[in-house]
Amino acid sequence: MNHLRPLLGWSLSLLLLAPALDASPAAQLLRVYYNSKADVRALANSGADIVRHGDKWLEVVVPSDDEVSTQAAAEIQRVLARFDKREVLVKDLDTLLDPFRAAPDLGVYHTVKEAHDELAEYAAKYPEICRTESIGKTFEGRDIEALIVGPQGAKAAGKPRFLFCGAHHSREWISIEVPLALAKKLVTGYATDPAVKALVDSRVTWIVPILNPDGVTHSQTQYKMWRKNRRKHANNSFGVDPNRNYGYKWGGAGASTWPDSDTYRGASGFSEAETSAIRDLARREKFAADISFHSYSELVMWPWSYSEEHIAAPREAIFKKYAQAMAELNGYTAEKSSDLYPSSGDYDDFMYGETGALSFTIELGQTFVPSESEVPEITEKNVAACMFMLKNCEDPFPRMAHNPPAASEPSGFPVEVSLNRELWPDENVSSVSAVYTTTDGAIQSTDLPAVAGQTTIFSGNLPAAARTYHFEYTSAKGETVRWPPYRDFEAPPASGKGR
Ligand code: 0X9
Ligand code: ZN
Repeated sequence: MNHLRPLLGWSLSLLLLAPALDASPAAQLLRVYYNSKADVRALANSGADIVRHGDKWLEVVVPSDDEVSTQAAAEIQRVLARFDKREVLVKDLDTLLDPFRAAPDLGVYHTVKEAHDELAEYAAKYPEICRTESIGKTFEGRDIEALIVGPQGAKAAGKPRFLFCGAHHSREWISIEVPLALAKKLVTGYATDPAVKALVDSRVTWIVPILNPDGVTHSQTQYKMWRKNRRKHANNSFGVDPNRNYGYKWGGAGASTWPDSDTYRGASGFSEAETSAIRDLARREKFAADISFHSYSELVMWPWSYSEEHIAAPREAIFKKYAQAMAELNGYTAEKSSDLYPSSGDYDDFMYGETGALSFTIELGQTFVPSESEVPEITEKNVAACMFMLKNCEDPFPRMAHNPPAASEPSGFPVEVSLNRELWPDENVSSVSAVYTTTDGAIQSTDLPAVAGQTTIFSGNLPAAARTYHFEYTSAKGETVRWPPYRDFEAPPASGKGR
């Protein structure tokens, strides 16, 4: 499997058995070998940042002296001592980024300004299919920029919505490149590629390449392996981990209470501009499906992250099916987020847990910032995963099933729907109505009674004048549920001579 591949990228001369576990002057990358999941959980809970795992080993970032307090460092060191075998893979992680910083404007990697300029250029050049919007302002006052691709204005209503975002974590520069490459594919492919055009015309795609522009700016200009945002704490340390700050099951395992820890959860759920921007956007837009990109590990992950518990089986089967389909496209491994260790306050737990979206985290590549020559391949195969999601995940947890009839008679045509109780066990539906439009534009509805002896199958007849139709019911919460969520079925053609 990919994540078991040897670390060809690292210099082998740095592979030494760790001597004394003194706090390090520079941020280091260690590989430690574990015997029990309890040790892994303890390490995650110590505030250390676990970045990759194999069968019996994992890679962990040990922060530098000037990044963490003695207390936070001591806690990580205390837990590290539980692992008998430790190797230093990279003695000074900051130096990994030096070649990129040496290139003008970070070479193929986008600076924050370049990325945001690119979005603005697309909006200026292709105003019929995209626009930019700031979804929030950061601690240091930067805009969190989004590109919204799809029909604009009133034409966007009723279209399925998707979200792709990068750079929760500052040093994970490659996670910016995939959303940007997706933006480019959608806006430049519109005129030439009918498959792209069909997706752009029928969906609204939100692209947020840099969720954490303060942190990315710091990582790109201050020569630091910085992970978090740049909130300034009272004790003069900095940063909240945006991927521990979401307010769904916030404050549990795998997130630190120390402000200077790399995985600090923040003062409260959604205390940060980055996470509250996503919260407000997701509550408003109600995304069908979404991906948050990180690096590294070559993984496609689904919830839950906060706990080793599973999502209800029929729904987990859907997560797994799509994770595996995307993993086939990018060659990564599909797994549940908490397979290695739980971490709370994560993006996808909120996106699925609160808003019901089909939400994934993808860990790109085999190092935080892959070499320039690897970037095109990484972006291409992960854009393919995004395109797959756009194409296939508009209604990932369907509430009903319906086979449109083949033909209509002068007396109309029969329709039948069955409720998906497996995916929606809590929706106690006693009646369903069919809502249809007629040739003269009128909207009418008719009640579909339950089929005799059935509680989940409803059927009835629609008049020949019906042109398009969908189904509706009132949920247990009193909300009107429409299915399919974004479109109507076409009425069947008249049998015999035609209309
Ligand atoms: O720890 C994170 O936030 C993500 N990994 S990273 O190395 N990019 O920081 C992983 C998020 C998914 N959650 C778990 N695997 N628990
Ligand atoms: Zn990350």
